[in-house]
Amino acid sequence: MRTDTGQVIRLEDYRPSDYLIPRVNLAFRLSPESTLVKAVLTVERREGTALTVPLVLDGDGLSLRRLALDGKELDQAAYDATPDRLTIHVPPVARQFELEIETEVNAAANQALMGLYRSGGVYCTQCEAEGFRRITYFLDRPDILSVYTVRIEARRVEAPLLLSNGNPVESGDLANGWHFAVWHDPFPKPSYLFALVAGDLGKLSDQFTTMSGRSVDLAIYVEHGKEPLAAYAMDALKRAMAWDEKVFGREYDLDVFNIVAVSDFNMGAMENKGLNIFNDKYVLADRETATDADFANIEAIIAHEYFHNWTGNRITCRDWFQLCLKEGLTVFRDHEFSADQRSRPVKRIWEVRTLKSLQFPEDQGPLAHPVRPRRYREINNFYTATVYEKGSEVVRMIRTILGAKKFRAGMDLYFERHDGEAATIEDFLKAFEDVSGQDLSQFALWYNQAGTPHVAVTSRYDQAERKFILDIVQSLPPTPSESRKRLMHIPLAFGLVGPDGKDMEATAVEGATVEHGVIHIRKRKHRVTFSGIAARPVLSFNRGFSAPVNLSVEQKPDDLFFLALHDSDLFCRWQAANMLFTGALIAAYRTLRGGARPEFEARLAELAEHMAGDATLEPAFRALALTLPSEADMARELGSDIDPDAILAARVALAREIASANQKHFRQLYDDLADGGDFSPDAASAGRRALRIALLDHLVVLPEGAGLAASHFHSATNMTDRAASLSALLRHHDGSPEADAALDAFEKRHSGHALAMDKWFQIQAAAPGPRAVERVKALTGHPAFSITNPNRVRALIGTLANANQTGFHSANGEGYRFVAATITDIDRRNPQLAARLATAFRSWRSLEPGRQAHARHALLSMKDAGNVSIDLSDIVERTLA
Ligand code: 0A1
Ligand code: ZN
Repeated sequence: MRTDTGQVIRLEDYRPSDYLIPRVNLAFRLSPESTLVKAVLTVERREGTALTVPLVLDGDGLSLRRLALDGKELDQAAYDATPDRLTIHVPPVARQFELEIETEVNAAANQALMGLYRSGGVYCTQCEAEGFRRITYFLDRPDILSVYTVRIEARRVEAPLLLSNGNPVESGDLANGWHFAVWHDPFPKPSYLFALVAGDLGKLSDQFTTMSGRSVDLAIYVEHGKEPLAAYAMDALKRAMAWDEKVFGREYDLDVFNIVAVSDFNMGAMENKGLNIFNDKYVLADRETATDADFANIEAIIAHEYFHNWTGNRITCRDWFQLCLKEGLTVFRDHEFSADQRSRPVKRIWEVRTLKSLQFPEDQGPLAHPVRPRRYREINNFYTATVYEKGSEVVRMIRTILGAKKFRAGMDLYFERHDGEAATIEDFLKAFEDVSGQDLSQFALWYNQAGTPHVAVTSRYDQAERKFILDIVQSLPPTPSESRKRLMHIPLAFGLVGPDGKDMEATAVEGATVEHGVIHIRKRKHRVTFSGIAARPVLSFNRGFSAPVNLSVEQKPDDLFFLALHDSDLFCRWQAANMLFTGALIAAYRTLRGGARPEFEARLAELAEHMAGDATLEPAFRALALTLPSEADMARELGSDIDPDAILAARVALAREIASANQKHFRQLYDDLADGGDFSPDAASAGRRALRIALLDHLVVLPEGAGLAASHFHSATNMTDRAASLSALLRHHDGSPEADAALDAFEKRHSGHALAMDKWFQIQAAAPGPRAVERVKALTGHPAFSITNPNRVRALIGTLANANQTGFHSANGEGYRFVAATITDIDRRNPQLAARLATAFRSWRSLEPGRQAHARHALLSMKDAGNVSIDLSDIVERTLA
């Protein structure tokens, strides 16, 4: 039941609370339908708060059983308790007092997966952002920091394992088969970091010695029998702990670090102090059930949650507008960790692909908001790609502007100054200003202004004067509720590539600040002149994707081919190849829409051949360079009047062109890359698999492709190869005997494993074409599907809506109708999940008119469904606005 009213909360209205809660004692007596929660809060009046100011605590759907003040039951007239608020009209005169609150919670009925709920018989909690108020009345805001002591009681048979935050203090038996455990967390924390887990789980143990020589007991708890599947996560955890010491000087601070995997979870994972709770998808992996991408995600998310211990937990957010303070920074830290564990350029290309496919459309559509928003109705809807991914890019730019050394000094100062506090973005930026002496006030616009800046560049070489001249113009497209934008500070890394493929000296410059290969754009227009340039260079721009901007560089295809082959910056090599493919695809799309057959210049297939076979490059990079822009990438490039069917046709046509020109060479390479059946999830092995799969993705479009993909499938010794070949079969040979046989074989092999079956759902939901919607509808009736489990829903419904352009956007509107009706159904149980799915409609205005009308209709049907949650109505209304 929703109890808040969905009013708009504004950053400018922030003010500190009237009361503080320095200590919290919680006692849980666990029972599925009626858990008793006794909270003893030490409440303190803040200096300056008048004696007459009432104490108002947040609740959400709570039922109060008992209330006492300083040990005495409170008179009915002294307070007012509703499901969503507890008001003590006149708190005691004493500065500190003790409030005892007893509530009763039905964990078994909780399908929203916020607060205390049950997943597969395990009690668990999710309190970020505002779930703690579903457990007890509290000042449920991140600037209220308390020291928690938690006692858990449960029937031993039902829950032999009792966990909470901090260190274990005491445990023992009680009467009638019950037992208890007490946990104490010495670090003051906000309520959103509270966690409890109780159940019967298997355990994988390990140990870590910190840089100061303290021993930490590590444990990952999973379903019994699945302990071996947590081994990779454990290894990643130890690597993350060592890395944070080495790179950021940050040491772990408790005696234990526990991770629990649950199968019902709304997001990826949660950084509760000392007790991270994970979606089991991001813990469990072995070669049989997980892909290389799963392994990489596990490594990244294990690290992300661990890194929050310092960026999020020890220093938390003053209010939810500052969410990027912990999220953007922690994503940046996990990106750097993965880059160090794997291949830095390959990781960077993946990051940029993710940013462009998730964040750019957000920034360019109706849901655009600044990295630090200024208003929200439902904070759950702001765990977005903008806050996370763009938030990370902003931190990366700070490092680019300051340099690695000053950046680290700024981080050190931030940790030193704000440890134990709830901080703001201003505090964060101030630390970097203070160590560098730089003024970051213009840079701060990256936090406050929505939209992707556009940077246009033209260049000219003056041979007589030996000058190379760049004209750079920045512009900022308007976004909802921000029509006028201010000019940004954009750090653009660049190189001038000489005819020999080597970077030229580019030191003599006028027109902009240029430091360490970075041009700093601060005005609308800059004319940047390089002198002493002996030959016409090719401009390599926004190297390493130093700024998250839309770039248009006026550049000849010859120059792009040159960069793709010679740029010393691997990101720019990939970018150049990608721009060439994108350009060709867009031309083909236009030709197809005009009713003609597209033609491609032969150089494209030659480029693909070169990229595939260049042994000086690592296989993972070659795989990325060979991968054509996705249909969604093309839709984004096109921007308006989009016809997804023509996009698909253009893409298939180019793949066919490349494959037929390179058939022999690709096939040879493909065969050479076959492994001997041994498996390791490391990045180099994964890279070889990725390259072989990228080759298969081209070869599969040829007539004999079905046979090749089928043999790839049947000889696969791991999930990466099995899933990729099944997906290739369904994309290009759907309905063929090969595809049907592989689908059946996959189902038989994995029917007992929910996460593996998610891939089976996902691959079918992504299969293009008019049958997609019918197929997904039918699959909702499959015994392995469950509408209450977020992973199942995302695998089937989420994939159709976000990764099947021709299915979701089918011209008759059936995709929109089906997805909208399903979202409305899910909304009754799990508003957060429903709202997130609904963001799939965010780019509806860029479709061609027929599809737009259908999409609008579907959006209206969700809006008018009756009893719509605030989460969902917030998304739908902003999308329609
Ligand atoms: N702080 C977590 C993300 C998260 C946010 C909300 C949740 O509630 C459903 C769960 C997790 C992170 O960044 O990993
Ligand atoms: Zn996070």
